[in-house]
Amino acid sequence: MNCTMSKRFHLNTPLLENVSMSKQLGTTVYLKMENSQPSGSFKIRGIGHFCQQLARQSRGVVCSSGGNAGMAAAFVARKMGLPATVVVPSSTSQLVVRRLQDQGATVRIVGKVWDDANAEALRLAKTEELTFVPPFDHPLLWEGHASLIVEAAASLGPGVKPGAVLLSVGGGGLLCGVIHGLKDVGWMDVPIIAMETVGADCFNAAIKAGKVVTLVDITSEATCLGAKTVCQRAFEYSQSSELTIISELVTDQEALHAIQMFLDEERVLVEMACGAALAAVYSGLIPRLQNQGRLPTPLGPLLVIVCGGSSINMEQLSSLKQKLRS
Ligand code: PLV
Repeated sequence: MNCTMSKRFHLNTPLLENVSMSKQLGTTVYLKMENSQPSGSFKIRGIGHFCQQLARQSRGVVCSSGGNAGMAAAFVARKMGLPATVVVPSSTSQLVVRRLQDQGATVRIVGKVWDDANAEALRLAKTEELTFVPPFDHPLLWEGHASLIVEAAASLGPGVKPGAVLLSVGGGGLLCGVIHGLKDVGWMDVPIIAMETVGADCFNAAIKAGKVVTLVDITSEATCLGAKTVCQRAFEYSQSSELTIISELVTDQEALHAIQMFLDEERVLVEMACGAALAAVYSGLIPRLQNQGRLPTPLGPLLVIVCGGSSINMEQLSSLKQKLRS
C-alpha cells in the first residue's frame, strides 16, 4: 500500500514565559523556542513541508543558504534518504560548514553573500537534475512555518491573544509564514515587529524605497539575515492595509548584546540573526514604539519568535565580541 501520510520533521516547541523580559516591558513576554528544533531553527518547519511535497521522488536536493536553511534541508534529506548539497557563501562560518557536513550534506562555498550561492544552487539544480530548495521564497515554506503560530495559539489557550509578534527578517520567509499563521488563527490584527540589523536590511530598504530593492552589499555580522533582496510577497504584505508591520533596525552591537543577555537569562545561545529580534526587547525599542504611538499602551502579551540558528558557539561568540568591540 502506498502511504500518502506526510511525515513531519519538526517538533512542537515550548512556549516559555520570560519573567525578566516581562518585568522590563510591563507585559507578559512569551518565547517560542524554535532554537530547540532539530537542525537548530524554525527553518525545518517550512523546508520539511516543502520536501514532503516536492522532493519525495527526487534524485537529491540542493539548497542555497546562509546556513540554517541548509541545516534543515540536510536534516530532512537525510531522514528521507536523499543526498543533499548545500551551497553557502564565504561569509558562512567554518562552524556551520562543519555542522552541515555532520548532517551528511555536501557543502560548496560559492561567492561572498547568499545571492551568489543561490545562483550556483539554481545552476546545479538544473545541470544535475536536483530539487532546488529555496531558503525563504516559496508558498510551501510559508505554509510550513505557519504551524509555529498555530502551536503558539494552542499553548496560549483560548482567549489569550498576543499584543504583538516579534521576529527577525532575512529574505522574508519567516515573516510570510507568521502572517499565514496569524490568518489561520484569526489574529490578522496583531502587529508584527520585523527586525533586521543595519547592513542586512533589505526589507527595511524596500519599505523606504516603496518597492523591492537590492542592497549593494551585506555588511552585518548577522549573515543569516543577509539576503540582498527581500521576497516580493513580504514586501506586498508590508503594503497591505489589513496588516500592521513595523520594520525596525538594530546595530550588530545591539544584536550581540542581546545574545549575551539571553544566554545569561535563558541559558540558551542563539546566533546574531536571532539576536536582532531579541535586541528589540533589550535595547528599549518596544517602549519607544509605544511612546511614538506605533504600538498600543498597555501592550498585550508579546510573542517573541526565538528563531535560533547554528552559527554560534563559545568561540564564535568570543570572536564576535572582539570584532564588534568599539
Ligand atoms: N536564514 C536563511 C537565509 O539566509 C538561511 O539560509 O538560513 N533567523 C535565522 C536563524 C535564520 O537563519 C534566518 C534565515 C532568519 C531568521 C530569517 O528568515 P527569512 O530569511 O525567512 O526571513 C540568507
